[in-house]
Amino acid sequence: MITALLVLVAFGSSAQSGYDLWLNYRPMEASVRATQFKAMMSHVYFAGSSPQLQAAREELTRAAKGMLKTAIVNTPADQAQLIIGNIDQIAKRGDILKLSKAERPTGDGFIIRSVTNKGRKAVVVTGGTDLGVLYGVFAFLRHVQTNKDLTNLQITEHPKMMHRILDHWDNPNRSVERGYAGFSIWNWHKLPGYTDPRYTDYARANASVGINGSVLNNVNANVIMLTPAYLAKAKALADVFRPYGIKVYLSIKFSSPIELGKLSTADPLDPQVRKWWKDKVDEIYSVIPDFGGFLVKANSEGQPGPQSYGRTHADGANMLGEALAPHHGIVMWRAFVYDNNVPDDRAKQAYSEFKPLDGKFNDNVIVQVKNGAIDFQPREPFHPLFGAMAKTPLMLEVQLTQEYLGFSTHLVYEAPLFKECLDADTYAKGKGATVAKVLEGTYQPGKLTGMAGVANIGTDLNWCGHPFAQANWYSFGRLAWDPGASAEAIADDWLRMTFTNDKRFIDPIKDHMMRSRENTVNYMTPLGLHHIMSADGHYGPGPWTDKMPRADWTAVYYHKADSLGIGFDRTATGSNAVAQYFPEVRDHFADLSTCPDIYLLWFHHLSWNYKMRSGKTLWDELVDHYYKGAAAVQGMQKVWNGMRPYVDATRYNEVKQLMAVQYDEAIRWRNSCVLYFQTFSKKPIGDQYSKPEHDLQYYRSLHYYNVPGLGTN
Ligand code: GCW
Repeated sequence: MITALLVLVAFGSSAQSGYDLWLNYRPMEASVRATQFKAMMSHVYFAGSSPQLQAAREELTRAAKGMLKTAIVNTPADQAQLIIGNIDQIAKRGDILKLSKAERPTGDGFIIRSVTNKGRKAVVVTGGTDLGVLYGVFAFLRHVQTNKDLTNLQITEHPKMMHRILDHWDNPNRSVERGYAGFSIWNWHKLPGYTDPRYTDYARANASVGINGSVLNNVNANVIMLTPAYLAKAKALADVFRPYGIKVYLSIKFSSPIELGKLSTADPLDPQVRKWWKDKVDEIYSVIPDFGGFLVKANSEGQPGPQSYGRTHADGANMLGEALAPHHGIVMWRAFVYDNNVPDDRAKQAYSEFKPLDGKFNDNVIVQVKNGAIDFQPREPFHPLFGAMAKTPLMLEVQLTQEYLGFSTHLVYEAPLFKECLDADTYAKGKGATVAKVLEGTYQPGKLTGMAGVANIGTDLNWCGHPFAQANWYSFGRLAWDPGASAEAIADDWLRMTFTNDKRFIDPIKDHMMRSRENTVNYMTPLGLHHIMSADGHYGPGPWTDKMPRADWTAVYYHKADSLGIGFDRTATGSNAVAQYFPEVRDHFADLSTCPDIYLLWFHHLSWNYKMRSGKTLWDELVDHYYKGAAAVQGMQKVWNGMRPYVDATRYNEVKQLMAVQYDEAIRWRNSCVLYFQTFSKKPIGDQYSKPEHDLQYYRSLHYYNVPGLGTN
């Protein structure tokens, strides 16, 4: 009985489902910190009562209940030990917090400061706006949750990007394209009449990491979203999100004027079409006054767009931009385009189409570029467009949902993948012009900035399908706020907030999280291989895929394995895609003596006998990576098996079972790829490796029926 009670206290009750995410306010153990925190929560002063401050109060109340088993107690300002308000409100309180003009928080930035208030120790949480205050309160709670010192707080933060947005690929029928965590959390049928409390928890989680926008629907958009009935539903969500600073955006279908407006064309230069969009936008703002704007996938994968009328992406984006500008809305125009004429190399198409349009977009248009030039592969070099658009603001799009990373069955911490892109040097302004600097608007001051993550959220009780997939949502928010943050520090915070502060858990598990993405690359697409997944649903290996409606949807198009060698020659002797980078980067990748192993087969077609840096032949190195990747999953399983004392039974078992699935999958990837490529190399798998259990025929015959994520609208 006593043990049962202790376990309950240690892990909290609802914590076991994972529903609470990282806002998992577990009881604090008795300590100096707990006493300090309790004193603060028992003497709170709120300098205002706006919806954002109200949200902050509710969060503190929730935290006090969870961590201290008490309520917060409001106190007059002069007795307060926790003082919360925006900078103007705090400034009015005289000498509580003295800041020079330069020190004052601006916009949604915040300050958390230890001060002396009428002789008593106190902490002030203040922001440039009320939303900044809410962000500050979440940061303060994170500080408490992660066992940081509370005595001398001196924290100042400002978001480095303006738009930190989750893109939901959710359809009106509640299917989610590439969603692996159940159905869409938007219950369109019950909206607007019923607003699920889950929407508030979604908003809390987002605000806690600084996410300030939500694109509600799939970029493969259904026009129904722009009808009055659905705008009323979107408004209901916007109303729930508003106190948390989250704006609502919609993906639109470019042909809406035809399908909804019954016009004969959607030509962006047609006056009637322009008027239709203007009226539609005015209508949206009459329903949702702080609507964020549109996300557009045009002339890509069958979606209509301006090119259908002989117009450019800029013509299309600017038409929408003009309609949105009077309301301060923005257009996020995607650069993920490949359509019409199949080019010599799909990797080149976005650059080829957008580079000539640099400088031609209106001020409220931002071009949204995927991290790599193909499609969210386990590893891609950074997209050449990041160094190419000197006069056009760009936002980065990353995929949180694990379309190419084993869905929600594989433990893959994606922050190192995001960082690889953010830290990459474009050389656009000489050395040090990293993608992060480009995104932060360093070279185009005053223009739009942002980062988007394709959401991995669904109706699963734990939101993301895999307890560790929550870390991808979390780290996306943290990196959109500050691309300079370290993936490791973020993992540390997330683990502490989500599970426990116990070092015996944090250290080994953080270590495995940090290596998880590389391991997955090793068992899926090592040495720069890409796009060799199964064609039906993208789950599992499919390097043999050779017949598809388009050549650039097959795997053989990308790996180009033959009896002589393997890899896609993107140097001057091949597609020359490498020339889309700045000369320093181009030469680095094009020259075999400098091209990093991780991108080797992305840029080069090499013989099976090619001598690698390790001294091994390319074939042996490839085999080694596949074996190493699968073995690493086994290593992770062993470590997890020892974690039972630190994790509640539910999440412990869930992760354990999913790791077993991941291991089987890793073996399937390894064996399929090694056996398939062996048919070309005709070389042996070294004696040090266990031989594949089955022959290639067997692996080719495996099919997964009804894989999730194929939602259509
Ligand atoms: O990765 C691919 C996906 C498509 C997706 C597309 C895109 C929404 O397989 O499902 O469509 O990218 O980003 O538009």
